[in-house]
Amino acid sequence: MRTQLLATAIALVAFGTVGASVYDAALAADAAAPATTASGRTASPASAKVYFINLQNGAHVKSPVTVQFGLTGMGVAPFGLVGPGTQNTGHHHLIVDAPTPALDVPIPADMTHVHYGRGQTEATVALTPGQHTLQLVLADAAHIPHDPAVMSDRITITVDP
Ligand SMILES: [Cu+2]
Repeated sequence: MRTQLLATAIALVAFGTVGASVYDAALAADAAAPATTASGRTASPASAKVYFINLQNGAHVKSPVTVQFGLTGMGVAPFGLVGPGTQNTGHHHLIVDAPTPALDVPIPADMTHVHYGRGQTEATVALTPGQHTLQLVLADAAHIPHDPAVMSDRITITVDP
């Protein structure tokens, strides 16, 4: 990116006003607000991935369970934050013992859909002994999953007594 900007800056010197408009466009794109797709949802890069750092499907754990939220290709931002500089950001949601939520509306907020709206990347949750399913879903400033949705596999863990 730095190289591209440098090349654009050189073009600015070489081509005068034409170069200047290209340079301004490059800066404007960098500071753009999040884009939306045809679905109306906030766009996410195709490479973005969310995953459990410290838990695998089939894991046996003790309660309370520390859950570390992994994210690549995007950044974490508190909920409600919009505008320039917030493109490709979102906040984590932990879905506990519930199916993947609807992707075109805000994720509900209840005991099985926990929002980490302050931008947390880790949580400690109390779970009863037995099997539980966990899934991470990233969502935008308004709690609506991105397009394409950025979410982990739904894993099953066993909490040992
Ligand atoms: Cu949320």
